[in-house]
Order: sequence, then C-alpha cells, then structure tokens
Amino acid sequence: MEFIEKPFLTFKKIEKPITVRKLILISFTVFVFFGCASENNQTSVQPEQNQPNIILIMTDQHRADALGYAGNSTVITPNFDRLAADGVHFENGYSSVPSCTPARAALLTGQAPWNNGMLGYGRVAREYEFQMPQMLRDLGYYTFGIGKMHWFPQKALHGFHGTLVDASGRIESEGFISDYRNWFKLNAPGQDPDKLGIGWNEHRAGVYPLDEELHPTVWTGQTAVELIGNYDLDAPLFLKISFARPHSPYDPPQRYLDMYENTEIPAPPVGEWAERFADFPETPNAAFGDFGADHAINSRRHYYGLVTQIDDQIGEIVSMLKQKGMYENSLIIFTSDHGDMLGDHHHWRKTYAYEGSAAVPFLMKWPENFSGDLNRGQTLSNPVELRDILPTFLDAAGSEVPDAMDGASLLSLVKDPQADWRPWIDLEHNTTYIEENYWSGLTDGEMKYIWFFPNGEEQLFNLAEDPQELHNLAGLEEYQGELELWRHRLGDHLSERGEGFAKNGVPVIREESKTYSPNYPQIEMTPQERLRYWVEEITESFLYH
Ligand SMILES: [Ca+2]
Repeated sequence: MEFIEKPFLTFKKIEKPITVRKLILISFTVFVFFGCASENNQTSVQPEQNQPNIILIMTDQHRADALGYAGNSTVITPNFDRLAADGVHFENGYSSVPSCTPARAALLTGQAPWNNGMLGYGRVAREYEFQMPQMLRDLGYYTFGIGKMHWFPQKALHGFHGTLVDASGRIESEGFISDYRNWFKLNAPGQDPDKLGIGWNEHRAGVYPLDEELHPTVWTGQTAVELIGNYDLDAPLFLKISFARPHSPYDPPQRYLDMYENTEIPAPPVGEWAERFADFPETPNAAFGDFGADHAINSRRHYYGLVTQIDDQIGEIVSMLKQKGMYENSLIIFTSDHGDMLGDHHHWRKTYAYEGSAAVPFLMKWPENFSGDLNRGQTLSNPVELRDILPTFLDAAGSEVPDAMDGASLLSLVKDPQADWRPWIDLEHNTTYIEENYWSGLTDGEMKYIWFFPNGEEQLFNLAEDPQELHNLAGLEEYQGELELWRHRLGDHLSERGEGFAKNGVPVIREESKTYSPNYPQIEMTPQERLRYWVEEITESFLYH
C-alpha cells in the first residue's frame, strides 16, 4: 500500500494548471508506474526465477516396488501413477543408510552419510550447517511440515515456520505429545489410538479398529489439504507432507483391505543364500525368520491396503493444489526414508542392503515453467539418493548448491538426461539386530556389491537379470573380475575414512561398528543431559527402528 500512497502525495504538489494533454500523459505515467510497481512488488516476493512451490511428499518404510507406476500390477495407486505420468520416475532411487533417522539426516542436509555424520540409526542432530527448511526459508519460502519428522527434540523445527507432528506413540522428548495425538484426544475422547495392539515394529497385521477418519494417514493427508486450501501468502510455499505409514502397524481400514480380497499376492522371494535366515526365534518383531508364506502374504496384503489409503490422500492433496491454481507451478518430489523387506529372503524391517530395504520410491513432478529435454512420464535409471533432494529444491528456488553438499540437482537430468551423473551410489548401515548385519556397498542399479565388515563376506547381485537378488554371484569363478572391480570401487569410496575402513584400495574387516562419523555435529550438553541422552538412545536402539 505504501507504493500507492506516495505518488498521490507527489501529485498534489503540482501547482500549474493541468491541461488535458498533460493529464493523459500523467495518467499514462501513473499507469506505467503502477503497472511496474505491482510487477516489482510481485517479483520481490517471487524473485526473478519465479520460484515454484515445493511440495515434498514422503511415506515411511515404503518399498520402491509397492507402486503401480513402478511396474507392480497388484498394488492400487492411481494417484501416484498420475503424478508419475506428470513427471519422472527414478527407477534406481535409494536410501544410502536405510533406516529412519540417518535417511532423514540425508534428506535434511543434502549430504552423504560420512559428511552428515550418520552411519546408522541414531539421533538426527539438533542443528546442521545445511538444513532444508531453513535454507528454503532464507530464500523467501513459507515453510511448513506436517506428519512424521523423527527429529530430536521431537518438536525441533530446523527452520520450519511451523510443524504439525505425528510421531506415532514415540515419546523421546520429555513431556512430548504429538499434534496428531492431541487432535485424536479432541476427536475421540477416551479412545485408545493404539487399540489394535500391534507395535510399530511388528509384522503381524490387522484392521484399523476405529473410525477411518481417525487414522493417522487421514490426519496427515487432510491436514495438508487444509493448509493448502487456506494458503494465501505471496511467498512461495515449501510444504513437507510426511506420512507415518505404510510403516507397521499394518492397520488399513477394512475397505482398503477389501480392495485386495481377491488379489493373488505372491510369497516373498528367498534367494539360495538366504536359507540360513529361516530359523530365528519367532518374536512378533523379529528381524529375521520364516514365519510361513501365509503370514508374509497377509502382512503384504495389509501393507498394500495402507499404500492405497495413502494414495487416496495424495489424490486429495493434488486436487486441492489444482483447485488453488498451485499445481502447475509446483515442484513435487515423492520418496520414502527406506523400504520394508516384508519377508523377502526371510528378512523383515530394514537396515539391509537388499532392494526391499534400500530402494525407495523416487518421483519428481517439475513445475510448468521449467523446460528441458525430458518429456513427462519417463523413467530414468540414474542412481539417485535422498541427498539429491535438497540440491534440487535449492536449484528450483534459484540458489546455488554449496560445494560441500554431496547431492546434485535432479533438475539437471530434466534439462539433459544425458548430463554427467554419478555412475553408482553408496549404501551402508551400522550393526543392527545381529552382529553380521554391518555392511557397506555400492550399486549402479545394474549390479550391486555388498561387503560385510565383521567377516569380509561379499555379495554380488546382477540386478538387471536378477532383480529379486536370488543369486549371489560373489563365489562364481566367472564373476571374479567383476567382483574385484566393485571391491576396489568400494575401497575408493571408503578411503576418505582412513585405514580403519579401507586399506590398499579395498575395504577391510572391522570389529567396531560406528553410528556416527567425526562429522556429526557436536552438541553442547550438561552432564545430566548427556546421561539422559545416551540412556534414551540405547533404549531406542532396541525399540524404535
Ligand atoms: Ca522409517
């Protein structure tokens, strides 16, 4: 409004009589001035690059292959499929450290595991040099997060203007109650949000026993729809929508389960190398074991039901973006923090190098005004990772990507799909569940090489010919050349960490598993805080993966 008032004040100072000609001239000048002013005003909020809205949609524990557009003809995901048709599907999308918190650290910072400091399941640090919401906020965005963050403290903002959090039942910060749980109390007085009685690391399944509207998936989706519907700022919007499902408990409302009633779901694949994982103590949240095909198929049926329930919410979110005229100028990325083995190779949960665990959904819909050589609806096979998402957002927002950021902008692949891109991506996880599950690996989407630190065991899979990883080629004579090539590539990758990780160009056997690298941000704490921190962390490492 200041812009409008000032010229009128100037106007009053004109003392000479105003001729018609002059009036026309002045009117024209004012018109031009006003026109420019309003345009300038607009570009000061939406700078030269015409910053797009940025919508990050993520799910938790979502396998890359549990989506229709990824070639799965069993799972029902029409809305995700439409989104893929409007953008690009990265068929080799990975989570380098496939468990909750390290994946979220990569997403937050745009950095590789060694550089963001998380090599396994620990705590996302309170502050980093690079933080997605803060960097976008600094670029003029209004930044808001809805759903699961899995940060510490649980209400940490990392630069968000605001968050509405769903943390399932996790209480890791003193006195914490999630926004979802508070909302639940208001909408279902006296009811138990955990009524089903299945924990969040179990692989049993059941039907959601409460009104469907109370389900966390509906809360997250509808909260996002409401925020978009109410969005009225000139600033571009960065919205993170983070679903806590299809992570267990596998608890879809009945009608979503009904959609799979007559669907034949195959038993999980079990490689010849995996037989030794069949026989493990049968606890409800066991990370290994053959629980029988019926158990595995039943879990997967419910899991698919959860995915379809999320898909419905995606439909409503996209529909609201369109209704508000925000869809075309939105950059949308959909991914997950890691996958879910769901009984593949007698493995459950995550933290493994295998596809069910480390491969994640990865699609991007780029904004209308961003043109390149790539047509919409394509699939790219470049290996991409969660660390690439922040650089993509910075690029879209018109900012340089800092050199110390390891990820690269995915928009460069839209501009030119033949552009230089990393040939393979690194994978790893510190010791989890059993001693031997401490490993590092590489994949280019065609081959996958895994080195197990405790004993130097190796696995080599030809993903192009054997996408289910049924055959470990590491012991075969004809693959020794290939094996050596990948072993040296991993040795090169690990060499920056010193001889404790790689020597003479190849990885070494290690006894000590590290959760944090020396680059993990140092946190100032009182001795009491430190004690509490470590006690909580040890408890968590047993309970909350
Ligand atoms: Ca997770």
